[in-house]
Amino acid sequence: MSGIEGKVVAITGASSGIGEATALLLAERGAKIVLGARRPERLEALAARIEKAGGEAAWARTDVTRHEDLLGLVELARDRYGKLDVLVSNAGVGLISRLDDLRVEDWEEMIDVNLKGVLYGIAAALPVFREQGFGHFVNTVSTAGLRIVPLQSVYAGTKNAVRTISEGLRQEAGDSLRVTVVSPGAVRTDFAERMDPAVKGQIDKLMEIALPPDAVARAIAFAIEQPDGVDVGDIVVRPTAQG
Ligand code: NJP
Repeated sequence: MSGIEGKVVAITGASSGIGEATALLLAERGAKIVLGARRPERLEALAARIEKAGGEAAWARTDVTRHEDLLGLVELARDRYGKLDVLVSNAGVGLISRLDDLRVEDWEEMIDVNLKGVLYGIAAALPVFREQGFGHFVNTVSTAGLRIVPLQSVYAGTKNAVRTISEGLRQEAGDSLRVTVVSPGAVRTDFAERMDPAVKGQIDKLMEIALPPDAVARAIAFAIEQPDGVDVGDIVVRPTAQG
C-alpha cells in the first residue's frame, strides 16, 4: 500500500505541538489516527476536532515511560481499526541545563521519555509489525543531535541514542518494515515551557525564527506516503535561518 489514505497511525506526544499537527494533517489526508499522551482532555478534544472534520480518531491516555501504556496504545489501534501501519514516537521533553547544574532528575526524565519511551514503542509495535508483515516506525529526534551545543548534551544524547537505535532497527527490520527518523530544528510549540528560566533565553532566541509545527508534520507525511519499497531514512527540517 502506498499513500496515507486508510493507514492506521498511532502518535505519541499527540496532545500538542508536532504530534498534534501531525495528527491533524494525516487525518485530513485520510489516515485513522490513534492519539497518545498524558493529558486526556487534550486528546479527547483533538479526537473530536478530527471527527468533526470528517476524520477518524481514537485516543488513550499514554505515558511513554510505562511499557504497558505503549502496549495499550498499539492494542487500541488493532482493536479499533484492525491493524497498525505506523507508530510515530514523538513524545519528548527538553529539560536543558549545564551539566555543572547536576539536574540528575531532569537527565533521568529525558532518558525515560525520549529514549526509553521510544524503546517501549518498538517493544509494543515490532511484534505486531512482524505478524502483519508490514509497519513503519517514525521517531522524532532533533537537530540538537546534529550540531552539539552547550546545555543540550543530555537532551542531544537521548536523541542520538534514538538515532542509533533506529538505524540498527532499520538494518534488522528486513525488507518489509520501514524506519524513519525526523530531526526538527526550532519549532514553535510548548516545548520550551518547562525549561529553566536561566537557560530559556537561548531557546527564546531560536523561537523567534521557529517553524510552525505543521512544517514537521509535512515531513512525516512525506515519509509515510511513499510506496512500501521506499524507506525515507532521515529527514532534517529546520528554519532556513537556523545556524
Ligand atoms: O513539544 P510539545 P514538541 N508520556 O511540548 C508529550 C522534538 N523536538 O511538539 O503527555 C507521553 O508541544 C506531551 O504530552 P503530555 C521533541 O524533543 C522539538 O515540540 O500530554 N507523552 C506533548 O504532547 C519531541 O520529541 C523541537 O504532556 C509525553 C509532547 O510530548 C517532539 O519534537 C526541536 C510524555 C511534547 O509536545 C515533539 O515536541 C527539536 C510522557 N511521559 C525536537 N512527556 C522544538 N519544538 O523546537 C511528554 O529539535 N509528552
